[in-house]
Amino acid sequence: MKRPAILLIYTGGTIGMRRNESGTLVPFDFNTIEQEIPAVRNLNVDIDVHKMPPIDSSNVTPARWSELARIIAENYDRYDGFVVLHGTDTMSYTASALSFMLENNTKPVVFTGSQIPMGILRTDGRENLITAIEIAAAKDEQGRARVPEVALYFQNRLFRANRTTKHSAEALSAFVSSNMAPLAEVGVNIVYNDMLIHRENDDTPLRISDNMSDNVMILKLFPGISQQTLRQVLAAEGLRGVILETFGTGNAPTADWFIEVLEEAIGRGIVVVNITQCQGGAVEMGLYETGRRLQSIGVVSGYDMTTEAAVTKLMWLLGKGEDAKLCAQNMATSLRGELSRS
Ligand code: ASN
Repeated sequence: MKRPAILLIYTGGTIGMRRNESGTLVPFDFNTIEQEIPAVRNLNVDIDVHKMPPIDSSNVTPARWSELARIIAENYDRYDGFVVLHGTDTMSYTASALSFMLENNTKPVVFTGSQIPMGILRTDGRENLITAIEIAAAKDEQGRARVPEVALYFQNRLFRANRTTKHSAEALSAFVSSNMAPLAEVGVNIVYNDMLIHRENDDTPLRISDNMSDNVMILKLFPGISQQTLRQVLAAEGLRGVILETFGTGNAPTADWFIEVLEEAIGRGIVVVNITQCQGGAVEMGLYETGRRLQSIGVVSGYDMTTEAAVTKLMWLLGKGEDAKLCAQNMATSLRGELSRS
């Protein structure tokens, strides 16, 4: 049987660092991956490498997401799967964005990276990379990709990418998916949770939709937020969408001025999406009076989406030119399994 072919796309981040002779951390040459990690030879996979100019992922912009989507689309027919090496700091944003931009995707696109550089003995990068390649190349009994969706692999767990958040700057298990169980867990064996894995209809060709609106913002509530601040933020020129990070199950102050300022913004066509500040659980605006008032003025429930998924989805929907009504409707609907209701 033909060996699976994987395209490894290197974008930067800690994983691509090694110490040079003077002890400084420098990006290593991913052309020589088999030299750096001889174990990849035993994977029975053909690996090609595409290098993007390496950056710290804090410098990522939507232009980079588009470039990544285009690289995948241009190479789509030639490879069985893709592994994207990315800095951890904004990996969940990029991976969420790609899950929306790649329409009708039926191939594995597995993001990974590391907390400790590859060139350091105790690195977590080697295992993350080897297992990500193995997962991207994995097939089921019918020869179909085992995980035909955008996923994120880190420290023994494979997650749906648009369900993840970087929760620790220290732990090697840097990512969590609080509202959805892992797609696979890795111990002695890789145990796939097939019931959760998303499968698009194979017959529809891949399409990329990579126009992302930057007229959005994330607004995190805190007790004491002032009327003036809220008013000024929502008056920003060109603003079209806001991810409102609320308390608990989607609650916010019931003060008249607060509701009026939001209502006025919604009246101007700004889409306001309610996301909880809590790491787990969902927005349920009917539960308390403090949530019900938001619902009554037309704030959209983001249900249990992560902030990363919500903001990239909003950028994508607005970038497609959707009007406020359709955008609001789609924000509350699961398009790529990013929220727990259809
Ligand atoms: N600052 C790095 C990045 O996100 C962190 C990492 O990769 N661990 O590019």
